[in-house]
Amino acid sequence: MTEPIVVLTGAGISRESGLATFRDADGIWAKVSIEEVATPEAFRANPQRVHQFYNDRREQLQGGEVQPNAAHEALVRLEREYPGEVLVVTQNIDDLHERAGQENLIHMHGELLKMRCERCSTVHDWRTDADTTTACPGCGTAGRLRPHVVWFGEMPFEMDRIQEALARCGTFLSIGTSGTVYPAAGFVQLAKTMGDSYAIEANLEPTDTSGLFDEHHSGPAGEQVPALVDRLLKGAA
Ligand code: BJW
Repeated sequence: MTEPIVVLTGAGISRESGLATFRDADGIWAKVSIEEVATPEAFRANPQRVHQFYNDRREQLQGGEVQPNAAHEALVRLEREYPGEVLVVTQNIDDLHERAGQENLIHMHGELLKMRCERCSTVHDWRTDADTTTACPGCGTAGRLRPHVVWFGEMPFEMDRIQEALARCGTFLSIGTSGTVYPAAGFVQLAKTMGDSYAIEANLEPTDTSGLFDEHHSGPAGEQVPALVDRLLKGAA
C-alpha cells in the first residue's frame, strides 16, 4: 500500500514536549480568553497585550526544555520510510515538527517564530520580543508587525493544497486535536468523502468527532504514534 497519507496534528502532540494545549483543564484558554488574544479585533484593541501573549510563548518555545518528543520523531520516520507521499498538516504554531526533521509540512495556523508586516505583507523570521514600536525589517515602518498566526475569523494558510491532498489520500491520521476548530475539524469528513480514505484518530481520550473515524486510539501521543507508524510501515512493506 503506497497511497498518500495525510496527518493532521494539534496541540496534544506537543503536550509531552512541555507545551500546553488550549482546551484541557490546564490549557491556554483556561488562563486567557480567546477574545483577549486570538482575534483580529483583540489585536486592534490591545496590540501590546497580544504581543505579550506571543512573546511569552516564543520565549518558552526557545527555552532548552521544549524539545520534539517520540511522536514528532515517529512522523519523521513515517515520512522517510513510507514508500508513498506523507503530508503533515499541523494546527500548531510551534516548530517541533521541523526541529524533529519533518520536511513535507504545512503550518495551517501559522508560525510562532515568524512576524508579518501589515503594511508591506512581508513575513520575517522572528526569535525575539516584539511590541507596538517594533519596525518592519523590510519596509522600516514601525508598529505594523503582527504575529504570523491565524486568529479566529481569519483564513487558514494553504487550504487549496490541503484540500487537494485530502482528496487523494488513502489514510488520514489525526493526532492530539480536540476537533473543535474549523476548518481542520472537518478534514476527516473531507478525507473520507473526497479521498475515500481510512481514518485513524490518536488522542489522549475520545473526542466529540471520534465517531467519524474508522479507528480511535486513546493514550499519550508519545506512545500511540510510534506504534501506529510501525503499523503503517509494516502495511506498506
Ligand atoms: C493529547 C495529549 C497527549 C492532550 N497526547 N493527545 C461555527 C461553526 C463552524 C465554524 C465556525 C463557527 N463559528 C466560528 C467558526 C469558525 C472558527 C471556528 O472553528 N470556531 C469554533 C471554535 C466553532 N474557525 C476559524 O475562525 C478559522 N478560520 C476560518 O474558519 O476561516 C474561514 C473564513 C472564511 C471567509 C473569510 C474568513 C475566514 C480560524 C481558526 C484559527 C484558530 N486559531 C488558534 C489560535 C492561533 C494560533 C495560536 O495562538 O496558537 O489555533 S485557536 C487554537 O485552537 C489554535 C489551535 O491550532 C486550534 C485547535 O486546537 P487543538 O490543537 O485541537 O487543541 P485543543 O486544546 O483543542 O485539543 C488538544 C487535544 O489533545 C485534546 O483533545 C486533548 O485531549 C489532547 N491531548 N494531551 C495526545 N499527550
